[in-house]
Amino acid sequence: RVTRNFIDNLPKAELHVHLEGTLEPELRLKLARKNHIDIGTDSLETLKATYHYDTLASFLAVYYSALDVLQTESDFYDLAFTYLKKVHENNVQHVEMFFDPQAHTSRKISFETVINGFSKAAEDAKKFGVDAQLIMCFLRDFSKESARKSLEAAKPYQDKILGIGLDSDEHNNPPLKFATAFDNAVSEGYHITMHADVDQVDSIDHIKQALEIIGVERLDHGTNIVENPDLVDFVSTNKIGLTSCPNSNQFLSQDMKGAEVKTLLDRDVKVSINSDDPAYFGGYINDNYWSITKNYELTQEQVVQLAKNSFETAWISDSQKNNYM
Ligand code: ES4
Ligand code: ZN
Repeated sequence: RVTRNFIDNLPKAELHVHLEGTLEPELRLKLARKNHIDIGTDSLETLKATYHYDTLASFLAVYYSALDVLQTESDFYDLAFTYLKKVHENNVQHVEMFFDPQAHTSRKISFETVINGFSKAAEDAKKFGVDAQLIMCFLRDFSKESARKSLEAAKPYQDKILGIGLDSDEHNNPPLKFATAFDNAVSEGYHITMHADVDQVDSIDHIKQALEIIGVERLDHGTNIVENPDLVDFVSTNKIGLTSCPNSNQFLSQDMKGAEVKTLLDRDVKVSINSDDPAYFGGYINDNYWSITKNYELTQEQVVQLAKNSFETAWISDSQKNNYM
């Protein structure tokens, strides 16, 4: 039987976490007070009671409105550094963190403020041995022109950004909408990944576009490829990483996709376990490993394979992988 202690002590990488999704109500309230932002209440209990969501759209509404309190470089630093301390506590050696610059530039916070705060926190995490990298996401419910501008804004900071991702509301926003932006990102030397959220309308179509046309190196979520044996073969053969997030899937789809993860492990797919938006879905990475292990009775071998997959599909050199594994 796998214990919580075994999970806590297992070295791992986290590849699917949104920095904006690590904003706990406590820090939100503290920043609201500091920046004199009206968030409707000055009580932590009352604030926590406003966190209602059971679909992607209802979740995203709360997630974006919470960001109003992030104003200065030090706010972005505090958000990321608070999360990175959790990363260390969770025995995560390497983390690739999503951030959503358009969620900030659209409310008149400069790209520079965001990237400087986040990248300084990543730099400071080296002090406790955590290797932290950034993945910039395009918001798929924004225009492709807005994505182009965001990639342009990133140019002076390219050394601080490892890859490009795609997140936010997937409905009617297929991968192909961003084909040019992702082609340009690859030409500029970025790694690429995309969300393929579970239980979306047109999900399999979107996954095919992402894998076969855009050529992503990983898929975020994407575990419903189990429906399609050809896609499972493709992902397994091409060693595409799938970043599954059990607590998030449980919250938004009422199903943590444990059966899918087990099937994918059996088929040699490089699936990993991640936290997505830990401040919103009830837990950091070890809580997610524990949820799926407990509810789906994973063996120690399966848990170790999940952690191994996280390093194998991380965007790090082979020698770095050998150091961790
Ligand atoms: C997200 Cl769970 C999820 N799905 C899509 N976009 C997101 N951004 C933050 N969390
Ligand atoms: Zn996500």
